Amino acid sequence: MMARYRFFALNLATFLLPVSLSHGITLSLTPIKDTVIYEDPTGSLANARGSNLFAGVNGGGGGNLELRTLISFDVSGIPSGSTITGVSLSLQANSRLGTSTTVQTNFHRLLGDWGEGTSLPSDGGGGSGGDATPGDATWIHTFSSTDLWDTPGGDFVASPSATLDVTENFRHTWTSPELVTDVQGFVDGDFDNFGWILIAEPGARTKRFFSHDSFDSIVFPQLIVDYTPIPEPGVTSIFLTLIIPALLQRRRRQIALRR
Ligand SMILES: [Ca+2]
Repeated sequence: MMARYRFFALNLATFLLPVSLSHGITLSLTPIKDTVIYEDPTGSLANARGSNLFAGVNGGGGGNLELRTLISFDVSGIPSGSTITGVSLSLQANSRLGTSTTVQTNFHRLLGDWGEGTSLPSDGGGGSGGDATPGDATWIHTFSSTDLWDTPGGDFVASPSATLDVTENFRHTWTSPELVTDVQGFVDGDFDNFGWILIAEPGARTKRFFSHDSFDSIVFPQLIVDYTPIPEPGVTSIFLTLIIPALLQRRRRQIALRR
């Protein structure tokens, strides 16, 4: 009798195994859009398709304007119901200016949608920006020249999602529990996914990073998400609706034959 129960238990464990094991998955993404906004109260400056992103003040040559980066990633490939276990957002710094200076930077979750038009910078590096084109985000526009931010400089959550000191020219990685909360909210539908805005500490000179419009994907911004998907509902359903009744029926037949 005990042997039969062990056989039944072995069958049970064999079928349960694929249901109970969930494998962690790592997803690596490049931006679906990124751009720079310039502290120009008329909203005439943008830099949608330049090679560089910025955070900080651009100096006398550019009018001492503050520059901020907007960036967004498509996380719709993460199945609904997944648990986000880790998020890291990285940018490859490349500016020769200020490389000996440490600048604190903060990513904040954006609260409004925005556009990446076709604007190009008028200068080589992009620190001065160029003429905004239709659909560009600017300091005052979400989409130039018709839609506006509620607050010039972008609408975002006041508390930063991640903070990091940017120093030399290497890939910098922002990671935090708040970024995990952001992406979990995107996946669950609790937050609209408008991405993040990168802002430097007040008055700091610009730090510069490669955009997803730069020359080589190896230097593109990157979002790495670790998540655990829920088990396939089909497997659970099959087990509950077909396997268990079949095992119980077989057991009843065995008992009836012995009587
Ligand atoms: Ca861009």
